[in-house]
Amino acid sequence: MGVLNVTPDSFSDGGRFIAPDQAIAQVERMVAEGAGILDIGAESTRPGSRAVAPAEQIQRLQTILPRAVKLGAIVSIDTTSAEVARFALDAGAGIINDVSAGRDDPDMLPLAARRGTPVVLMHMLGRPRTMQADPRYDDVLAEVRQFLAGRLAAAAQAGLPRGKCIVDPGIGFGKRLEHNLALLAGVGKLACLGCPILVGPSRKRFIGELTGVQDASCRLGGTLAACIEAWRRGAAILRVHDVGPLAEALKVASAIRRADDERKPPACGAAGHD
Ligand code: HH2
Repeated sequence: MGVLNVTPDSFSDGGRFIAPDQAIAQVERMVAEGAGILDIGAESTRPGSRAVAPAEQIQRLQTILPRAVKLGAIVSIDTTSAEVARFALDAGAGIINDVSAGRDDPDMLPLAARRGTPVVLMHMLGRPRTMQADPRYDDVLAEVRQFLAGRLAAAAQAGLPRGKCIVDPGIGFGKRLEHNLALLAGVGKLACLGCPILVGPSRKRFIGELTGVQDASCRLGGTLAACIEAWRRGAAILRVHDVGPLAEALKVASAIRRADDERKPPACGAAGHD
């Protein structure tokens, strides 16, 4: 999943893709590099950010989103507003990525249910403006899993079956370094929820804390490590700004996994001489 932020203030690429020509060039590049999904957002959710009115989000998306749909990749709309999601679905988007997991707008889950649209349900502690103030958990993995189970129940209540839901532990959304690491290490433990798992560690602050790289746009090495480790543990969708390098990393990691599968001896008894 390649990220396109049509925003002036996103944490790692704010302002770079506000001009339609630059946005479409980036979308074309991500598709050419192997993105199966394009996640397009018009509101930053970085720590400290404030909400952007739906009309303004729609205005930012108006030119670029229909053009992205025409390129053939699945377009995901990154918004917590049902009004914005409705605009995007009417323009051909195929996934709703709601970082509030349907809590911000009571119309979001019913909208997805009516349209039969898959929804990403993400965990966030608090709100973007304050979420990094002092996040605390007793057991972050168990609490995130419980939250996501609750949102899956809310989705089901709205008429959206589990088969239409994707879950996301929300890397960086109300989490300290140790919380992000525990969630990435334990991502496989979310598999019991019965949905594909999405993770979005791309360029985030915890990578800077580990590597000392201050400039968020230069955190590619750490991003690749986080993505591959999550993929090895069962993450199915990796949300990144740098599609080409991740596609290359995944090709190598998949080849190693295949070689490992071929190398393994048959299971006990399968060879017929126990
Ligand atoms: N992270 C960001 C935005 N949307 N959606 C999901 N499902 N998971 C994530 O981890 C996630 C997300 C933040 O990244 P970005 O869009 O680059 O930054 P900003 O919110 O500043 O635009």
